[in-house]
Amino acid sequence: MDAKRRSFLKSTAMAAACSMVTSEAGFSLPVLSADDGLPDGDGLTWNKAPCRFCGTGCHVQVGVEDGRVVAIAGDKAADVNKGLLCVKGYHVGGILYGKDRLTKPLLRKDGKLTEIEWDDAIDIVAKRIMDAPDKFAFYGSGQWTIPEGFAAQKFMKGGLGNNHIDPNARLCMASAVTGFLATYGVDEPAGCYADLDECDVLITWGNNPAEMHPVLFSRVTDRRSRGETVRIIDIGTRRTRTTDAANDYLEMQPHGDVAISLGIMHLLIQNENYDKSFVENFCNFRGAEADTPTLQGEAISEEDFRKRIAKYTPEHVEELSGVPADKIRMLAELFANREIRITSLWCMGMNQHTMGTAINSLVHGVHLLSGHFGRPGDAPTSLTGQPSACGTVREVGTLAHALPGGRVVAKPEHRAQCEEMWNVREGSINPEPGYHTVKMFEQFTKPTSEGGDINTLFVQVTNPGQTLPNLNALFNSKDGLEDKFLIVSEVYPTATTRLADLILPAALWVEKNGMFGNSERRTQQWFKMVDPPGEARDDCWMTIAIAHRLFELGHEGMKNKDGEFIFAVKDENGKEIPVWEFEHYYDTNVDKHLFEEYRAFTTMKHKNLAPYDEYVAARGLRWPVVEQSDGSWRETKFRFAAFDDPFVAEGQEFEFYHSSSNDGRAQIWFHEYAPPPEMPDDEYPFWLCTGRVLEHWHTGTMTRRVSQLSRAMPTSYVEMHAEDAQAANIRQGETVVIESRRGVCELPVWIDGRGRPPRGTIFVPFFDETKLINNCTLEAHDPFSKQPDYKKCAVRVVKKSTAKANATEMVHS
Ligand SMILES: Nc1nc2c(c(=O)[nH]1)N[C@H]1C(S)=C(S)[C@@H](COP(=O)(O)OP(=O)(O)OC[C@H]3O[C@@H](n4cnc5c(=O)[nH]c(N)nc54)[C@H](O)[C@@H]3O)O[C@H]1N2
Ligand SMILES: Nc1nc2c(c(=O)[nH]1)N[C@H]1C(S)=C(S)[C@@H](COP(=O)(O)OP(=O)(O)OC[C@H]3O[C@@H](n4cnc5c(=O)[nH]c(N)nc54)[C@H](O)[C@@H]3O)O[C@H]1N2
Ligand code: SF4
Ligand SMILES: [Mo]
Repeated sequence: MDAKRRSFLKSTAMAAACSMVTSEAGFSLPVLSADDGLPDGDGLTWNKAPCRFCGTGCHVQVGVEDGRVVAIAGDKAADVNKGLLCVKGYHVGGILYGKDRLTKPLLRKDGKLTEIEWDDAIDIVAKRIMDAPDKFAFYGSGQWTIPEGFAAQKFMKGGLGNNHIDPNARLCMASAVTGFLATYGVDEPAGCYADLDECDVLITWGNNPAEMHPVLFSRVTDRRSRGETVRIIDIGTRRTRTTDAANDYLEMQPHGDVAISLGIMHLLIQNENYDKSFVENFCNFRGAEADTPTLQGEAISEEDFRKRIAKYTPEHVEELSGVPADKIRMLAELFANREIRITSLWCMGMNQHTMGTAINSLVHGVHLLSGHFGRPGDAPTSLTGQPSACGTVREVGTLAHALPGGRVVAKPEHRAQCEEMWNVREGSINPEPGYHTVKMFEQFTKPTSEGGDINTLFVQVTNPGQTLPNLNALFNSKDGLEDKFLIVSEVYPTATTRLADLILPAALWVEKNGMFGNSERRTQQWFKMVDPPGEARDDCWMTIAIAHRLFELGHEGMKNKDGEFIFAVKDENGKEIPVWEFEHYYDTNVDKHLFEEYRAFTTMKHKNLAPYDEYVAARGLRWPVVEQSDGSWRETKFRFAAFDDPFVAEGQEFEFYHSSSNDGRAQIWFHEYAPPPEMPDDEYPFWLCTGRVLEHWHTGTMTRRVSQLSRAMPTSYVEMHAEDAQAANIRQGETVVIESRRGVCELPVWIDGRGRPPRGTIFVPFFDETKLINNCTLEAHDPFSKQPDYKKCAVRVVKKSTAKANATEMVHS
């Protein structure tokens, strides 16, 4: 099996199983393979860590010698990847050693970045906050470690009483969260990766796991090489590497997913072959209120549901989605068959969607209505993108409206609970939700005189200068605003540090302790293995140091009810350890202190976590993790189903114990189809879809500094259909200008490339900071999740010579 698996991996453009660390700095050790067993030489030590990159959450073994990471191997003891890695994982060690790591705090003085001391940097930040605490905002990340996110959350909401904290996961998982809340009353998937070993049919709803969750996808394709049958149905707006492995490819129009899911449910109802007993016992029907729709919606009868869905006939769905009516019938027949097991996977196609909450709820609904739920292999599973969007953002609740433990700032009883747990003064937590990401940047880049009421913004572990939609409006407009102050904690110079007023050099991955939580509710832990370069320091330390400076300056919020510092850490004798001084930060394990504090919140919504030390011993554990009578800790694979979930009441087969209707039931939603926010027209005739490639991580700041990865995929491009190119007289490799109503981006054309869009659609990956496609994308967002739609807007493709002529004409007219 290993040989077959490997050959699949090669065929999907993955590296051979080598683990030599090379980077720009260019040094190497003998090539090791996970299968060889790990050599323990003089001075070479191995330790486990989750991979730095995607939400799959593979474990690697990190080989360290002379204080440097010198080798990486897949971790055979890890359940997620069983020793396997994708090409990014094999090269993850290289990301530490790019030549231009940031090593010293830098302050912009008279337009120039000047080195300053850490004490001064922390003082500058603290004083800006002290001057205008309400005008400060914190923009964080699904790549924050769990303790980093928890510290930021406590600092802002428990300490400053300021809810303007939001993460990049708003651009990523927000619609998945609202979809889960609307359906089950609680976030995160019921199933887990084991479903992929059991399903008979796998449906990918506009995601491309062959490149974005490669090790996970190989878990399915592997089964074929063992002689098992698994049918892969790929629904998407373009052909991808995933399509190459699929039995069926259903090409849809953008937003076609909404029509398709309604079409499946329509047929199940019309043919009376939905799972009546499952629906009768465990589900309700739900619809949006006519006047002001809410996330909760209103109860509707089955009769009403039938009436509303009646118009979504296969033929009507074909009109809306472009997918032939007989394919809709094929999908409905599969769902009507209870003998088989069906797993759905999705990611950004359904989340970056102005109907993101709706389409997430609808696909859950397809599974609930058909009863394809709650058996191994039968699951609607939303995949996470970032390594800790679940662990840090969704579980810790680092969103503008949320508190840890699934609490929300708007509810007085939730605030009171958190104030008590944090031992801070009553009324410390602000009841008003803060700004979501798009709003936060609008308020930051708008002049103060025009009501732009955020004047200091602290960015950690994210690169908004490249990844926000409509960059000209939401980021570049900061340039020249004298009273706006941008603080960026980073490891490399980026599109964001370009406009930073203060840059703080950060420790990266195994240069610090950390914990991540992956897509399948698995919490993972690692220890610091090497020192960061120069004066780079932990993000968590930065937050604590800023908080302590505010404490010294007399900010009342930085004291708890007993007058102590809110992040006070004490030794066994009760003596405070000055963890705000970096020399003392590793006198203790701050991560462990923060995690144990956080853990107390996790029982509130049945997301129970085990003690820190259990994670030290394991390759991650899936919550809820519950202590057994013998003192051991048991993880949960399948939620809400009695056979595995310890919280389902005795005698029940299924129980949705956080049901929004308070009756233990899940909601099957009806939503009316609506078209995308911007559609091609005569002026801008193409759909633009944006996304990713296998070799690079997001903005490429890390992966483009690893020579193997940057050589494999050196530059961004625009995928175009051959006939569209021909019609416009555009040649393979020619540079064209993509123009939208918001901005332009120049790119070389790739015809019949790795991804193949249909006529009228182009696709651009966003990893290349020299070719910013987010100049063109649009910030239209879902009304509930506030997540923007990067997957569709209208553009035109112009030959460079014509574009120049147009520009000159505009200047002269
Ligand atoms: N190699 C690599 N892997 C990664 C990442 C990375 O940067 N590099 N990033 C990680 C992160 S944070 C994320 S969020 C994931 C993203 O993982 P994916 O969502 O799998 O990937 P994207 O390239 O963002 O999505 C592109 C797809 O969106 C689909 N699409 C377009 N319009 C629609 C629509 O209206 N409906 C539906 N349903 N689909 C549509 C198209 O079919 C297109 O192929 O990848 C994670 N994994
Ligand atoms: N056009 C388009 N844009 C998109 C998307 C899309 O599909 N299309 N997808 C959106 C999605 S789903 C996502 S998740 C976002 C991702 O957007 P970002 O989070 O902005 O992208 P990253 O490149 O992951 O940024 C992480 C940054 O943190 C730095 N870094 C790494 N480790 C550390 C650390 O330990 N500490 C600190 N302080 N810094 C560190 C890296 O160098 C990097 O610059 O992009 C969004 N933007
Ligand atoms: S699949 Fe994701 S977690 Fe696994 S090695 Fe690749 S990038 Fe890392
Ligand atoms: Mo993401």
